[in-house]
Amino acid sequence: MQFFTVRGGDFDDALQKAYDQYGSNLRIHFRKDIVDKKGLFKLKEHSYVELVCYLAEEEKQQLEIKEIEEEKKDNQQIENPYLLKGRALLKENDFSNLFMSTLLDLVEPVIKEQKESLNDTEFELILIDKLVSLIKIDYKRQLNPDENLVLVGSSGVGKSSLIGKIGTFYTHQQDQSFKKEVTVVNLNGKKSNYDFFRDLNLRYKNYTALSDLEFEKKENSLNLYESGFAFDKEALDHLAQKEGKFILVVSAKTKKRDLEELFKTYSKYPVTNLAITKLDEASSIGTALSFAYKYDLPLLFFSDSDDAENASVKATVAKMISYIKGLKLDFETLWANQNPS
Ligand SMILES: Nc1nc2c(ncn2[C@@H]2O[C@H](COP(=O)(O)OP(=O)(O)OP(=O)(O)O)[C@@H](O)[C@H]2O)c(=O)[nH]1
Ligand SMILES: [Mg+2]
Repeated sequence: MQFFTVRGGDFDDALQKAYDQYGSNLRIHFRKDIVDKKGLFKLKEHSYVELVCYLAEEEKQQLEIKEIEEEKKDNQQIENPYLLKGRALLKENDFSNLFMSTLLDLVEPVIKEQKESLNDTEFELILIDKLVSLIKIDYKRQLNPDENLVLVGSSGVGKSSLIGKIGTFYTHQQDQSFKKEVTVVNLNGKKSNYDFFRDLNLRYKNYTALSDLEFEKKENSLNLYESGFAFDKEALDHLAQKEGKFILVVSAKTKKRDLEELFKTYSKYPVTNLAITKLDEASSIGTALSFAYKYDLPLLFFSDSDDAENASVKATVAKMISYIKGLKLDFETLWANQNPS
């Protein structure tokens, strides 16, 4: 592993420089606080921070290289008409070049294996089967969420609405073993959503000091923390230490570049999952799904309405596919028929 050193006036400065230079695969190996004495009698103190860093998971970088190469190849002809069709459909849904090529590489041998000629329905089934195999959904965490879930994301992306839905969902579980006692904690300080959460009958508090993050330990408690860009670093560091799980909340409308920036901002925290909001307003779901694939973030929650009550919130395969445009098959009905209630 290759290490390199970045120097800054303070920790944040050094970190920013390191990220600017080396991107989001950067990991910190070691931090050194240095005080230099300067001047004639060495009276002037000059302090700075040195970070010894390395780049994590080189395969991710290779993925990025592959992405660029695929972009170049993009205009080349693909022989098989079904592969062409698949590429067009994925493009229409704004999937990234990396995701498209990975998926079509999986689809190609299956298509070629078919002795009889394929029809459109069979092709769609193969395509969706492989697509679903690339996107992870975190059923385990949906069923048993960790005690502290920290929802981070850009301003206005729908964090408060989503927390309302998650809180309502776990508070109203019929089965006692899944029912949770939910507390919502606002880390943003200035903004209070007291009325919104009170109307949903959810306990709510504003973070003012680290002591606000301490809760009586209970088997069934679920604490949902809301943080925006004006986040309180001290609170987030504390929650990371307490094994809080960070859920990145993105809107399906967010552009690829903004998603990358967001990931960079939060990659120093233990981000475990992705939540996608505003599915109902977005023109496609491909950008968000490609992002989930690239950074290996299993999907946890979906939001597709601004109504916090009676809304579904768990990410599911059926819902994911229902937002893919251009499919002839009605996968939602297909799924419903396979799971008679
Ligand atoms: N159509 C639609 N609207 C949504 C969805 N989620 C949130 N909204 C709307 O988006 C707006 C912003 O939502 P908030 O939940 O306040 O977003 P936030 O991330 O908490 O915003 P800040 O607290 O300002 O950072 C509100 O008008 C919501 O009603 C969704 O899934 N679909
Ligand atoms: Mg909010």
